[in-house]
Amino acid sequence: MYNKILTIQDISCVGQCSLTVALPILSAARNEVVILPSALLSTHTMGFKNFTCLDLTNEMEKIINHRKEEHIKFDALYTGYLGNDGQVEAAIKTLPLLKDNAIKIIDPAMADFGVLYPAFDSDYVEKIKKLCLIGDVILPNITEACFLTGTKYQEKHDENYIMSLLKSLRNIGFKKIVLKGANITNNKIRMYIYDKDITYYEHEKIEKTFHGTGDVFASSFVAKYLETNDLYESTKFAGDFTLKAIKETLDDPNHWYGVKFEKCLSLLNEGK
Ligand code: PXL
Repeated sequence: MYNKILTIQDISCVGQCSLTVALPILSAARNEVVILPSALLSTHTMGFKNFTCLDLTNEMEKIINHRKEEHIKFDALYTGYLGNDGQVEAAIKTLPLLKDNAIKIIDPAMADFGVLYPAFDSDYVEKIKKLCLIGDVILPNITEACFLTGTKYQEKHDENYIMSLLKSLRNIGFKKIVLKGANITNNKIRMYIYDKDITYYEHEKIEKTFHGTGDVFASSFVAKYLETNDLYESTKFAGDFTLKAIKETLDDPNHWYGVKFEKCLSLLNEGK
């Protein structure tokens, strides 16, 4: 399988997130990766002080129009962190660049631990909801699922809470859903998968949190999903890939800003 993927996210030059994660992971899985950068930041925004940010919303429009003129077409769309309403609108404008059967995977990267990231507000939630409705697969964490459905966030939750969250997402019209970060059992983290039915994959939980793991998960998920078209297999692969990247980082206290996913890249081209 060799897919031409359009991915839309920012370039955080330092911090192992967004495009600096998506590009190597999807390329290692033997895909052609075409980027549409939404912003250029000196670092990511979580923990670095005085980072710089150049908003590329206007440039995005020009890039999209040029690709239209050149008739460049994509097998898949994968969107991650987008910095404002205009960038989400621009992402929606890329739809004419997709082939008819293109797969659209949307990570509504906007919130965690019960709160929106600092850049976002309720208008942004409505915009990203519109983008998610266009997606074939969405990859929210629990907090993002709460914002998308208007559900109260519960740090401690049981399976009933997760089931009702999944059903609310489906009622809104989202198609295939991978809900990340459920804490139902001790020492395990679960990813719920809503395809035709609801299943889950779980693995060991690491108590320390790391930045950029959502992007590592999403990128490795996209790599596997484009190859297998199987939601469970792709979730399992991405969960294990992300866990391995975290484990590769745990013994290095100076590496607080991301995970060492580079050490796991060989997993993406096994058998290729
Ligand atoms: O990993 C998500 C992400 C991507 N890009 C930027 C971010 C974040 C998370 O906060 O700040 C700029």
